[in-house]
Amino acid sequence: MARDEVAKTDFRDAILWHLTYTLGKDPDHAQVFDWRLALSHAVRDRIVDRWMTSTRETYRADAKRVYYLSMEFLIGRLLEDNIVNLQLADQAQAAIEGFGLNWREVLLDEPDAALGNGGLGRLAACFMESLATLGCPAYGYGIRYEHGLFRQSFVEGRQHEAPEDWLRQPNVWEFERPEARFTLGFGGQVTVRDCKTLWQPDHFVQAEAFDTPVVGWQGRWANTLRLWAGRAVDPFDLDRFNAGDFAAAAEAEALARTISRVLYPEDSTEKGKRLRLTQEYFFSAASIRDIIRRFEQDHTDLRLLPQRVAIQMNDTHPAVAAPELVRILHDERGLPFDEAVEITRGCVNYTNHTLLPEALESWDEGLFGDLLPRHLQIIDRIDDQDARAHPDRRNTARGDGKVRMGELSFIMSHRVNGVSALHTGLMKTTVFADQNRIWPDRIVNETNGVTPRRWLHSCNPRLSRLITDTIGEGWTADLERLAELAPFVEDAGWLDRFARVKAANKADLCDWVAREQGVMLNPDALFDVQIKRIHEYKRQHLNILEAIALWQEMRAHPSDDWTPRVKIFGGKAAPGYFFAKDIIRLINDVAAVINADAATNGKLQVLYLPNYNVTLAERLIPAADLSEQISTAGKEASGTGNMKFALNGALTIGTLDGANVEIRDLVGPENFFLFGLTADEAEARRTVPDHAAHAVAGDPRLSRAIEAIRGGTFSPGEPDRYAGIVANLTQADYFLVASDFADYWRAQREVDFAYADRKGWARMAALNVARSGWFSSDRTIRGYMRDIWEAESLLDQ
Ligand code: F55
Repeated sequence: MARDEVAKTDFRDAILWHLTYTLGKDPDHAQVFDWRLALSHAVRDRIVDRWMTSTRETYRADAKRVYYLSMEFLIGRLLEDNIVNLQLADQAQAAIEGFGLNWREVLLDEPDAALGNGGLGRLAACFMESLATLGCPAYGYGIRYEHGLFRQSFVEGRQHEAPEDWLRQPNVWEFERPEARFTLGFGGQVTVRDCKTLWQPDHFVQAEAFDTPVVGWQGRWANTLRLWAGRAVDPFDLDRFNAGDFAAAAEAEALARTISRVLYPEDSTEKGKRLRLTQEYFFSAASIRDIIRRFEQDHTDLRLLPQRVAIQMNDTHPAVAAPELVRILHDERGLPFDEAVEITRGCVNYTNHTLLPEALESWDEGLFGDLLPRHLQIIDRIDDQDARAHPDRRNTARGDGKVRMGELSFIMSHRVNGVSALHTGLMKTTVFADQNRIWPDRIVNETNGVTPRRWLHSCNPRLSRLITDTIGEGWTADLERLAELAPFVEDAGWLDRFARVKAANKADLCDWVAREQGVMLNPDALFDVQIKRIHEYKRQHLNILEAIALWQEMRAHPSDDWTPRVKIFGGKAAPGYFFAKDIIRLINDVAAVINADAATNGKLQVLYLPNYNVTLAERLIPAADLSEQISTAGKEASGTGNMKFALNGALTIGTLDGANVEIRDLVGPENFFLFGLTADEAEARRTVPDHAAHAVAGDPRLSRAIEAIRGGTFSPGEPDRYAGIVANLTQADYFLVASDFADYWRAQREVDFAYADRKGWARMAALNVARSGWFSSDRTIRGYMRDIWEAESLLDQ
């Protein structure tokens, strides 16, 4: 038997073994679910050795460890990722098909781990994969939410939220660590005795660790994602039970579990809820204790911490980690206060993901002091010292009865980074201008990236095969090699193969949409896709207004040569964000009217797919022709969907915002549809009186589209349904939808024109692929390792 054959048989046997002995299922009666779990166990077995080797190697080398603290990890499905990275795809597929099963169906049976809201959480997941691929010794720390982001459905066009339930079924990837627990205190008093400050909390919960291995490309290295779950210190009160009070007997456990029960679904508004701050302290404090415990396994001098430990805070959500570390070093370990602060600052770094004022975390000092009285004192002391050292400082962490987490994170950090060139520049001139003047070297830029393993290799197998056929293996871990594709765009035969890949991906999507939604899409149309959280600044309403105007124009000029278009939307709105929910309803209402109109049949379709998540993104991105990245300039910190689309051969229509700027620079302005005000122009426009009314009055297409909404074309019998949106667009329009509409329309017609030349389009699309290699998260992580963490890879390069 060839070696290959042996491996195949082994793998088949491993699946059968797990089906029988781990799951206790008779193969004759096993369902897809059982086979999927058995396959996952067989794959997991092949991770464990490498995982342990990596951990041992980290100890042996005594290397600096990176700790990525994030309230969110939007992982998606792990089975395919693990199979791909372990290079088991061929044998796993052969084994599964040998059992008479459908390979994709088995992979898709896994629920999405949706422990995040959007870009910030997905970035953390891409980073974990790249850290493992690069062999950087790293741990991810977060919360093991029992319920991830809600499931979205539409009821009469309106968003309906249902709880997400991924842990209802066994999670094969995690290892429970009942022995790895920390008891955390909340509330209580701070007392001073013998010159020592002592925090005496008045209630306690435990954080229990669950570890998930994260394997890098080719399985050369594996790191740990450690998620904390809330548990009671005394889970069960037997006295109360015996007294007949059964509910009260288990009350402590129920309360403690509440902490890790559910992910907050707000992605852009700070609500200041007590449970949220409890979650933040819970996972930050557990992580800090774990970090110190690991350090002390082989070091005694805590002053060496910054040489061995780099902590990255993914936004301000883990910011309380810094005063917690100061508290432990000073109150518990007796280091002088200033030294404790210096050590902490040597370890901690902060990534900012937004400049939107409503998203910057700040806590009411009453609430904060109630929950974390000692931390409030520590923050006050650091902030005071800082203010004394820099009397001209204005932006302090404390004042006005608030604890401002951005300011706190900044003053506690070694480095502070933005996530695109534009965003980092704006950080320096706006929100952190004051701090940047005092500490000019602290802010650095690390433009975001995405993992090419998931976002090209796995999600787009046809394109991956073409790339490998063309330039050979190796690009998956060295994405800039995609540049070698560039000469082939001049080869008509190659370009044709490239175009056929996209056509086949679109055909797959059409089949799926027909099955799932009962909608037949025109596969020859341009597939125009906007998938992301619903937010005014992301301007899904600009997109739907353009759809309305286009529909009206098509009806007015039916014999013109229109480029057929399918507009696809996906995205969730925060449950309390009513304007965003109105936008969702409007898109669904517009879709219903346009899709039912025989006059534009086959020329224009609008589709809003429910429950957008990582899996749906993996389906849509390979099939997209056009990527909508149309935020008001200055508002989208980076975007990462924009990178995924370009990498998969979609052209971007976009503003000069976030990483769009860098995408356009790299793919070339001739391969990018630019429109709209720049960030500076947008700021200036807002100061023009009645800018919205002027823009509407000056553009007949825009006025007609708004009139149709106002007149009830899309809400028959209820013309007021969108009065809020109409008033906003015509009167306030902070996000400059009206001001940017005319230029957006122009750019869209350039898109139509360009798409009519299919060869020309394919050439532009292929150049987008060839020039997007820089957007690998491997490049981003190398940047963090070099500029922020001073960490090294433990793999031979
Ligand atoms: C989640 C919770 C809170 Cl309280 C606030 C914000 C969020 C969140 O999800 N933010 C988020 O996703 N920000 C995005 O981060 C991406 C990664 O850096 C950027 O690409 C994107 O521009 C930014 O909006």
